[in-house]
Amino acid sequence: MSYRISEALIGEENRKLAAAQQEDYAALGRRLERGAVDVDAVTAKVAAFAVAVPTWGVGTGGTRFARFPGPGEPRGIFDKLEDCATIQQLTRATPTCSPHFPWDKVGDTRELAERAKALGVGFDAVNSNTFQDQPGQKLSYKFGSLTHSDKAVRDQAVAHNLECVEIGEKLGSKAITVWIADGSNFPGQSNLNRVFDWYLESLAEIYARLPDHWRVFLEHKLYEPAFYSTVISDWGSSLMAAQALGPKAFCLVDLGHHAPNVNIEQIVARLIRAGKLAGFHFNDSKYGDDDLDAGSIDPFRLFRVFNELVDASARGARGFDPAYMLDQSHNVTDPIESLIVSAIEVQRAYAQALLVDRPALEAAQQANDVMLAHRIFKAAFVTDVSPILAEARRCGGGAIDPIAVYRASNYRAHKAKERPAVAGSASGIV
Ligand code: LRH
Ligand code: MN
Repeated sequence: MSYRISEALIGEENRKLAAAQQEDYAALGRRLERGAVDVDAVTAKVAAFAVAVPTWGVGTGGTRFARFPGPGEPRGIFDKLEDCATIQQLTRATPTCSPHFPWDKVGDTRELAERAKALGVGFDAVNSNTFQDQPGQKLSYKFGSLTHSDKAVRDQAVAHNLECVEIGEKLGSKAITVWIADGSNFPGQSNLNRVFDWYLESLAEIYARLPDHWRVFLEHKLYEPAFYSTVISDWGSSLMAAQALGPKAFCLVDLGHHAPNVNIEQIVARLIRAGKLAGFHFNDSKYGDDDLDAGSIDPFRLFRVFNELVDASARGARGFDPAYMLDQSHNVTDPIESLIVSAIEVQRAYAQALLVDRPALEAAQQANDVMLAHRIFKAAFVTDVSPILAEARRCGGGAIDPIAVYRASNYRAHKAKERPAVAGSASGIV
């Protein structure tokens, strides 16, 4: 029987923190009340907020230079589901995971669906992979996939995406995220216009076979692994494609897929306006697609993004139904700890954005009272909403301090015993 953290341990650890939590929560409640904000109403919204865990993120990640796997690495999707369930058990913020195929492919998908159900984990968008060649694959993706000059390669890539949709249907997923590495390293290597035609042609074949109520998420990325041009390099290319494809196509924003200092919250505002925001791959970065923990480098940016999301929801923006997912690579931390903290930091940005006094902000903006507008905006960001986040976890049966419980459980040590290290296990991104 594989080790699971007991509810009793969570209860025991929560009891130690209950008095302090209650005091901090009541103090914050009194403070927010002065601003006519009902703390319980905010906590209820936070408790209903969910972000999906990337299955490829629960194993240790690496870079092209090296990967340093830790003890108890997940050996495959069944171990990954266990770890996803542990993150959900402690945070109550991650009821679903986002699988990646063929990394998570198994012989019997029904068995996978049943195991996930038993662990209380659902499936968000599935992810296809035509950025690597699999053993025994007929045609290589070295020079592209959905936009390869050879129609046979494009067909192979389309077929893989349709297979991912088929598996996703059996798992109860409702969307597929399509990120392709297609691009070039030399000026002149590819025709920048024709590759976009082939992209639309290939996506149209996938789009035509989407089940009812399914969506396709187009993920743009500025560069890497292509270093001169990337076919879907920015939100403009992604939006052009989504609008050309039809109402089931949307644009997914991975925070790390933009040049440094790009105003991502404005891109989010434009995609919402177009009714084409698919959702997010949350992470953080300083230079490139660093896939660092969400909120670890620039929590103010994450808050600014959530301000656009809360504003859109408040004004009832058309077709506003974003999917929230993490997409990170954990090279130097225990991936479970990083995912626990990252889920909470995403929730934190949401809770802070809920505290923005929107009528006062609008009045200050209208009056061009710049400093007042900025101070109203910033006041929400500098509010310590930790008691609200902890209360949402506590009320949901989770841990007031998830990291403390995770460490007290020795979960990792238990998994190290259960999961003998397998050389070259590609559990994380490498
Ligand atoms: C590409 C990406 C994409 C995933 C991959 C693991 O950089 O963000 O979302 O398929 O990471
Ligand atoms: Mn991504």
